[in-house]
Amino acid sequence: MTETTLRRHLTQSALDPNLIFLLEDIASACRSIASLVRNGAFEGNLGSANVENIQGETQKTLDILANDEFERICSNSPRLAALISEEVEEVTWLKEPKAGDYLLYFDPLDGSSNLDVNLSVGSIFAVMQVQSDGDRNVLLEGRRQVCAGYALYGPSTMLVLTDGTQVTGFTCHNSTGDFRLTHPNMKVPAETSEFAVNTSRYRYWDTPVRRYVDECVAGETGVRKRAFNMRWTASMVAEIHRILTRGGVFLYPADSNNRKAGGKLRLMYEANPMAMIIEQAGGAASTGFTSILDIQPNGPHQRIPVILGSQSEVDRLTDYHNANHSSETKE
Ligand code: AHM
Ligand code: MG
Repeated sequence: MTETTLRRHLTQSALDPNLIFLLEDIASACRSIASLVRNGAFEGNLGSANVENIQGETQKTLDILANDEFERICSNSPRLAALISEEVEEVTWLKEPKAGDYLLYFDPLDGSSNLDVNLSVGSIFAVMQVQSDGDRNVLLEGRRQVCAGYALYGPSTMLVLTDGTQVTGFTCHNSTGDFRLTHPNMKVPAETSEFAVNTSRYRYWDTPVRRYVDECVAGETGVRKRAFNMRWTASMVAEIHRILTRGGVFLYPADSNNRKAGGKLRLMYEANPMAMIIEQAGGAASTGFTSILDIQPNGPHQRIPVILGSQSEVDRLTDYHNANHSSETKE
């Protein structure tokens, strides 16, 4: 039986050939980053590069190298007009933008605090299109994403993609390096008893998030009447991949400690691509009040609160946010 490779899958789709070239370049960049990650200890690349990025975070050497790989490989795509990276303050324009050209938003190495402890990390990306000739506006809402995906550098390297019709997972064969279709039509299970949140931030949380987590922790004797499990890897890609596989809900809410910044996670290259993937897989994505994909961005590095996962849990969390908001406005 012929195994379906990424190329075969893409060329059998109705996608624009220039988008296929770009997606193949992204896959090549991810393959190269997987190798950099695996060999990081030999090359002395696991530690800090002692420079701060635009977010005020200390960059790891591999953050910079991963960004360079995306830039080096994807810049060859003929219709790619601009790169918007977590690691680069300004938008990198590659050509005079023409209507329909592509814009690539990416976090080259997400969860890089996991590198030193040899846990899973990933890359996240989204593709949008230039609206009209000469238009340099990259602040487009997530509904305009034509494609989104992530690479997971775990026990195996995987590429998970959505083109707005379905979510498809490919695994990189360790000997040949080709991505092969292994997870067709991925779906988030509708019901779940698992949640993912950094509970060390409990003291900063707002009432709706505390209420939700308290009810999960209460187990069989609480209002949820069943036991919940909790997982937190501090690597969003690993977290979302688990939720796509066996269900769950992921929260990185705004809290009293990060509210001034808008939250923790970045809208354009973390929340938006993951929201598109999760929605395409039958789940939901919200800030607690608004659908993530409907947010009009105010800057390329904007941060927002993120709730992603099984529809029923996201609905419950948005209900709790709305109930709290209306009781606060009544007071
Ligand atoms: P990064 O882009 O600097 O790696 O930050 C994003 C990561 C996410 O992968 C993860 O969900 C979160 O930060 C973990 O945050 P915390 O350290 O508060 O648990
Ligand atoms: Mg990140």
